[in-house]
Amino acid sequence: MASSPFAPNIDTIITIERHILEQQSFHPEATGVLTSLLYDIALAGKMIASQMARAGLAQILGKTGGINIQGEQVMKLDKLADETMYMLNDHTGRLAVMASEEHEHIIPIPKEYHSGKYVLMFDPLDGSSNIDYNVGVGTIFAIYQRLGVEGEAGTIEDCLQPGSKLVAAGYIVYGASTMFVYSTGEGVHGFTLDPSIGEFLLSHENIQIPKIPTYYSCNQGYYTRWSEGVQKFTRYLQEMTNTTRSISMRYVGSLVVDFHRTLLAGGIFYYPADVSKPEGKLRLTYEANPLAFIVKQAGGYASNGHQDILEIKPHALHQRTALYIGNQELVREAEENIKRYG
Ligand code: AHM
Ligand code: MG
Repeated sequence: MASSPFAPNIDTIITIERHILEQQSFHPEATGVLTSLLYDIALAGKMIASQMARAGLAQILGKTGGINIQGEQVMKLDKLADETMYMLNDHTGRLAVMASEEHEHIIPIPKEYHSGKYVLMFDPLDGSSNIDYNVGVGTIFAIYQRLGVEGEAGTIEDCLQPGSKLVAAGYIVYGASTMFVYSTGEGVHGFTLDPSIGEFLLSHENIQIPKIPTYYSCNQGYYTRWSEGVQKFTRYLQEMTNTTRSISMRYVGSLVVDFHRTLLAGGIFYYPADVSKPEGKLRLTYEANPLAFIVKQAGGYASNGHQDILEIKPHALHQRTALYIGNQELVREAEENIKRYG
């Protein structure tokens, strides 16, 4: 980051718009459509963040899903986040199709608008079971190039591409502050929302997952339901905690927040398959793939316990998967235990 000649001690302030534009310059063939799409998502993030900040008040003004004192319908925040993402992206001519964790089927672009060249998939409000308790939640997004010809309606096949075909992915965390983290395949970059000016400013440039792990993250309450390999791997982490104290456990129960901490602090997040969820719980397309893309760009790795998440060809929109994500060494260790002990 260059210093400013006007204030030598202050690093240049880089807004998200400027950063995305600078990233575009790495791709001379780029037309600017992806740049605008990312900017639209950042705007959606700001709008959702502002609703999140009022969430407690919404409870006072009227129960979610009910009528507030102005006689208006109060929308549930996950529905509101979903509609915000849709409304900012349906008419721009940049997308061929969308898909959201909140909808059973693909979301077509209305016929009156141009069908563009990208595909947007999102989990509008991940961790929404935490909302009532003022715990961090987030929006996760994944962007693919469409398979068919521009101008024609996008199809489900456009949405069932493996993560290795992603052109961009990211997430927005609504926590103590709001952060936007994204990658277009040129590193991972994080921005913090300055609420006083309403702009995302570059705060975490070129994030790399630390080589030394700090935390492991899983819902250990399910321990007895896990396979022997997963139990053994967990005991290995517990032992590390109790002997060297070099690692400790944290679990929020919002994937996006647990992942964000793992990315910045180093370690592993895992949500295994178990007897009651043989496919795992998390969604391959809306959750695992975009985060796998990000972690790979940050020098980490994501697996379903047997193979690279990014190599899996989805067969259904809402397909579930086991997920092990974080430091390469730890994820490989998990794979190794699963291979050896099941
Ligand atoms: P959801 O799609 O019902 O919101 O579930 C996804 C969430 C993730 O954010 C989180 O990692 C996980 O479910 C927590 O599950 P659990 O309560 O079983 O630990
Ligand atoms: Mg989710």
